Amino acid sequence: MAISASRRPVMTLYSRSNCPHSHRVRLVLAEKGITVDIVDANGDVLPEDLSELSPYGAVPTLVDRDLVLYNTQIIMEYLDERYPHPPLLPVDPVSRARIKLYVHRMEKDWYGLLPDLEGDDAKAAAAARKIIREGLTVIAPVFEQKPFFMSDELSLADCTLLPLLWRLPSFDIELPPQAKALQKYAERFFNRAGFRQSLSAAEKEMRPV
Ligand SMILES: N[C@@H](CCC(=O)N[C@@H](CS)C(=O)NCC(=O)O)C(=O)O
Repeated sequence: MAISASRRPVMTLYSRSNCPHSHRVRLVLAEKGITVDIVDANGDVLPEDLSELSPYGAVPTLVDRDLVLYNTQIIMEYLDERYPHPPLLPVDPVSRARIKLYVHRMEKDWYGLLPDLEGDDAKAAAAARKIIREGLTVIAPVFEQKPFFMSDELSLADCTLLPLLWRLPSFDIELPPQAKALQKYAERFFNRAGFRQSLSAAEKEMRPV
């Protein structure tokens, strides 16, 4: 569809429809109500384009005029600074650093295991499943205290955790009853307008209603 020059979104996001990292960025965009041009870089669509833009040829990659960003956490923080409302990081440096650290821990400890979950090594996949299930169970009680991830406000930590929680059934991970508070938080979040809007068609199919 043609978009008139004055209405053309300034930014382009190269995203993959089932990529959890792309989903994290799409969730930030949806929660902030930012309009971008989303290029679905699935399979053989535009690989040369993407490999010219990003040295890793990976998604998500965000293009904002002559700025090209290709790391999910950097993209999320950039969007939060460029579009400050609603803020997804606290102003106070200590709380801000804590949220960034939670994001980093989730990336390293859980997102880092996703290749094992999706790979051919059944043992590695089972070990990854166990680590993620147990890790989520350990943090579950914090969701009894606060409405969002260790916070009274929505933050980049929620936007990192939720795409992972959404995928649990497709990863064959079932949370135990002790993780009830986490499950309630997830269900509440899955019904938010921003979350619904962040989902690609492939992601909607991961949890058919
Ligand atoms: N560390 C990267 C991870 C992104 C990532 O793993 N993206 C995957 C898709 S979910 C990808 O594009 N992999 C390269 C490929 O499939 O060619 C980030 O934070 O952006």
